[in-house]
Amino acid sequence: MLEGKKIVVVMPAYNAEKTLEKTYNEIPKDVVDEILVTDDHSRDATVEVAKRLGLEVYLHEKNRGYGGNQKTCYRKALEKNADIIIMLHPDYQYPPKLITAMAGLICSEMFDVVLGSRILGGYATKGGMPLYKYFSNRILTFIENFILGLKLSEYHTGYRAFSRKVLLSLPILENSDDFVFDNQIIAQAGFYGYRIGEITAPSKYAKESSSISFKRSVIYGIGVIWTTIQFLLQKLNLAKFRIFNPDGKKIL
Ligand SMILES: Nc1nc2c(ncn2[C@@H]2O[C@H](COP(=O)(O)OP(=O)(O)O)[C@@H](O)[C@H]2O)c(=O)[nH]1
Ligand SMILES: [Mg+2]
Repeated sequence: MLEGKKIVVVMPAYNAEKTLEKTYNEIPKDVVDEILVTDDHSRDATVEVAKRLGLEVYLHEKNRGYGGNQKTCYRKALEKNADIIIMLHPDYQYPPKLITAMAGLICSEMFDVVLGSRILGGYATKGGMPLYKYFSNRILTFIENFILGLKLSEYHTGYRAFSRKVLLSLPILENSDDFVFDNQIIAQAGFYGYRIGEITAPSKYAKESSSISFKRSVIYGIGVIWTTIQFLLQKLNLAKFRIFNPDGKKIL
């Protein structure tokens, strides 16, 4: 609990047996009320490790993808009456110790979404982010800031906190089950005028914390451009897309 608000951490897991425990150990248990793991049909011992740690685990019978995994995460967290939901990757890439600070920004009621930025403060390349990812991140961020009218340091971090209201109101189930989900949800939050804050989150790029191939990154990049074009067309009333439809499918 933080200021009377229930804090739930969700960990979308896929083959995270080597890093789940280290990540879990650093979660500030004094403020976090519940920790949920959703396993996207991992081929390793992720589920066994999560159960040994006493965590609540939800299983996908088949692999749905990273976006599909987040949909399960958010549904479970909302069903548990979470007021603030924080997504933390179980690959030990992002610092769990910042959960309290991120939840605090939402608690202040000045922000609806808080992103843990790897770019702010220049920690991305120090943490080992591959240069091609760094430069594509900067270019895509520049384009998105221009079109979406936000001023974010990046849109591609996997470390995020949401208020209950945001996750209930956005048509999240219209989003992709793949990685571009991450970009669609920020575009939706921007589209509906939710306030997005950022915090510096130094990240690590160890072998176990990054598995996305060059090809998957290119597919993600194309998805980001398409999301941005959809945003623009919808804003200009030139077309309508399901991800921005206020009557689109919601989590609950
Ligand atoms: N559900 C699901 N998650 C995946 C898959 N591949 C990677 N992930 C998860 O997506 C997140 C981001 O992937 P990662 O390889 O760490 O990307 P990077 O850190 O940005 O280089 C991690 O939490 C992974 O566990 C997949 O095929 N399915
Ligand atoms: Mg990672």
